[in-house]
Amino acid sequence: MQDTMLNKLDLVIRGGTVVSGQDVVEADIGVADGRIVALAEGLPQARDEIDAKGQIVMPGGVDVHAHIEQVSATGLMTADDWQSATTAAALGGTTTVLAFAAQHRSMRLSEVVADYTRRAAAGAVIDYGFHLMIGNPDPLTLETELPALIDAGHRSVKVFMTYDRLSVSDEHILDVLEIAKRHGALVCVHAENHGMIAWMSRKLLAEGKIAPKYHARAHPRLSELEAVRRVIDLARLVGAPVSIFHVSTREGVAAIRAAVGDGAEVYAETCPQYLFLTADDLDKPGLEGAKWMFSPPPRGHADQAALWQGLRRGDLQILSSDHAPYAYDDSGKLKHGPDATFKEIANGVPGIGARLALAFDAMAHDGPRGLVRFAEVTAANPARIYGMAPAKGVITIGADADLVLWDPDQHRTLTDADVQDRAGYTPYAGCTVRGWPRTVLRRGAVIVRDAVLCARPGSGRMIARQTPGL
Ligand code: DUC
Ligand code: ZN
Ligand code: ZN
Repeated sequence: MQDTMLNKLDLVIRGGTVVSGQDVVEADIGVADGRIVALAEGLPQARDEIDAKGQIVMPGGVDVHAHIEQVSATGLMTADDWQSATTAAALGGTTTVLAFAAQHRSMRLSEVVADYTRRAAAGAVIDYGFHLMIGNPDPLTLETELPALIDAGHRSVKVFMTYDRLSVSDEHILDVLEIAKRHGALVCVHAENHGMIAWMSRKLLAEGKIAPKYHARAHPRLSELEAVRRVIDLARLVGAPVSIFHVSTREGVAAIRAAVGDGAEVYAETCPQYLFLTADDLDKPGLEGAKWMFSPPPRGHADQAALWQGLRRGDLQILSSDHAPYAYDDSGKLKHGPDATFKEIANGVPGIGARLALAFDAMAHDGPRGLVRFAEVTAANPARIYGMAPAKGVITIGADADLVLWDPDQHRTLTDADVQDRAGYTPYAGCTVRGWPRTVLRRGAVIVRDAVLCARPGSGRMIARQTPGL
């Protein structure tokens, strides 16, 4: 690095333990114009300095699965808007998010994207992008709007294999895979077998089994396995890569591992709710279990172990939040009143703020390998797989200075009272985590100082993504 450049540093983050790619090093980080320009010990004094001694400096979290200010197919709005969701994200150490631009039946995709773009631009405090969610795969969507939007930098597309008002046929999934392949986007899939879920639900309801705990029974583990295998085969027919969202079962992980071993190009994520919760969490008096209702549902301890192993072995590359916040009142979970069946209760849990602290507690206290793996699954891999590298997800020269200073010694017990999003509760209440993000920088600007937000709504930027670097 030339001396002239070193003399122009805007900021030095000094004396931290830096997790940079595969390395964990003691180094200072020099920042100029929002980018990392130096990574070495003993950098010269800059205009601004942040003391990182005793702290672990991680890349800003990249959360590639969040539902923000999104209207569901049944017309229910998530509890968060862009400002509240990204505030919770930032306070939890996440500096980049991919949410959904959700097209429902009869909607025009280009209008949906324009609408979500306008709202995100007004509220976001972190950088963001959209998965194009296809709920109306008509010729205009597929032949005109989708290619144009991918070419404009929206380089991922979401399809559902279940939900009455969202699922698309295998033929349409093949169309989407082919268009995505041609234009350079990645298709992400909610993979559950619709018929199995509908059939199980009908039987349970007929037997009067309506409580939230039956939601888990209504989504048999086989429904994930069947859909995962099917969509991988659809992708193989087209010769396109595919990304499987929120894997919940050990059979799902095994199917993905087997397909990759057989030459398929498959990427996969899991989420904290599958690593830290089980189906027993839904078994609460009255409708209380609704707070733990999401799809696919949480499973058992053997599944948790298989998911952790999948993350370690790289069968699953990504740990996302699937933040889908609905308040526990009549604006959200309780919209259909006290006698609602599990079929009538909105699916989803908040988690955009808790994702990293839960993962840090579980992964980052096992030495350098744990630190590197944490950075990979929460930042580097999602950024690369979704076309945001090299600017996002890693601490390296030239990358955006999206940085989180973690205090590894700060212990916190998660409580409903402390949640920053607008769900008003956390499914992890009572969990104590070791480690908390104290300072968060986005493109070199401090957006969280001593765990307090200091960013202006609308200061987050839309990321024009590249063709996914798979
Ligand atoms: N399941 C989804 O597929 N999306 C949002 C939340 C959920 O539970
Ligand atoms: Zn989903
Ligand atoms: Zn989701």
